[in-house]
Amino acid sequence: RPRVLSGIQPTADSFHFGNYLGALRQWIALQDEYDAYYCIVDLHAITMEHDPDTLRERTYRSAAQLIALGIDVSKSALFVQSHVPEHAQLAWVLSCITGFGEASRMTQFKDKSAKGGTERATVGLFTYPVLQAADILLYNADRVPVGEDQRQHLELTRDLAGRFNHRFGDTFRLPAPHIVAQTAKIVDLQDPTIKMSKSASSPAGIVDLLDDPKRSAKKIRSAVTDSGTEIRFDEENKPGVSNLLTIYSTLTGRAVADLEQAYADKGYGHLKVDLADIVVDAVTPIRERTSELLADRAELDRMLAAGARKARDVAADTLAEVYRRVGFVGRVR
Ligand code: AQP
Repeated sequence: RPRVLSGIQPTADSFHFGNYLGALRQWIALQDEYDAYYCIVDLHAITMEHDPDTLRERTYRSAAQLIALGIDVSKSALFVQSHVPEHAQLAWVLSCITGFGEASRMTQFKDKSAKGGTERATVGLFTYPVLQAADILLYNADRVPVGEDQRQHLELTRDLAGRFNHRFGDTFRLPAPHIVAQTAKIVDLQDPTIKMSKSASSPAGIVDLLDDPKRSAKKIRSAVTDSGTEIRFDEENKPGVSNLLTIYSTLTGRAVADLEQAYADKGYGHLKVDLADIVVDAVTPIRERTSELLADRAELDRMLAAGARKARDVAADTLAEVYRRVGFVGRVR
């Protein structure tokens, strides 16, 4: 069966609608057809300053949310990145075939280091995309479901895989990004010119899965809409309304054209009130299931341990092959 891999950082108390609609829904959809590996990337999470206890808590919260959203641990390997040491080991090898200039062109590093300047950014943040390439290549993933913001990192991963294969012989499969155009970039509810993001969005611009549903409903009702009155999907001239139509369509399965027709003689307010109800209905069960799962940490530990075992089986083989190909002498046991 073809393989799929993706990861998410445990860097917030809750995932937001950008993560959910842009990436996590695809994780769930793909797990039936693909041999799926999904990781909570805690190694990536320490590339920015963090608090250890908060990271631990958020790692559990991430696992609970993923399961609540529909990741089936009997089908997919759901694991914590640091439980599989091969990620860091392969990242080192890949960093030795990554150009410094090539890594310097990654826009996420530029964006994330912009505030404090590159002088203060960590080397870990700089090599983040190389570790991400290792995450993907360890499992020889065919598909990587992500949002649009990850496209450049996927390109780098393909370049590194191709370069390694060229130098050391065919080892890695070249992964393709799996980006669903409609939901590739969910935008901020208050500023539709930027993506919804935990670091750049204001509290009113971001909808969190685990937030009080009443608060989320209010945020949808006060979303910025565009001038004019017509409810029409037009990302350029009506980015706010278009974003709401995207969220509506994705949560209900109704086509955007169908929604345009249904709201043809109604106002923005009407659309927002209806969408607020839909959002409440969507998040309420996820929130309840997450808190049930969080009540039994030992069970979460067991599920994550099983995921890590499954992941290590594959990762250890890939790393052994890589070590052999680059010329390391095998350890005699
Ligand atoms: N607004 C978005 N629209 C569509 N997809 C999105 N993703 C994130 N924001 C949007 C996708 O979510 C997945 C998880 O990404 P991550 O672990 O890298 O999360 P993140 O980047 O830390 O989330 P943020 O909010 O985007 O964080 P900051 O503000 O720190 O950059 C990825 O597949 C991502 O594409």
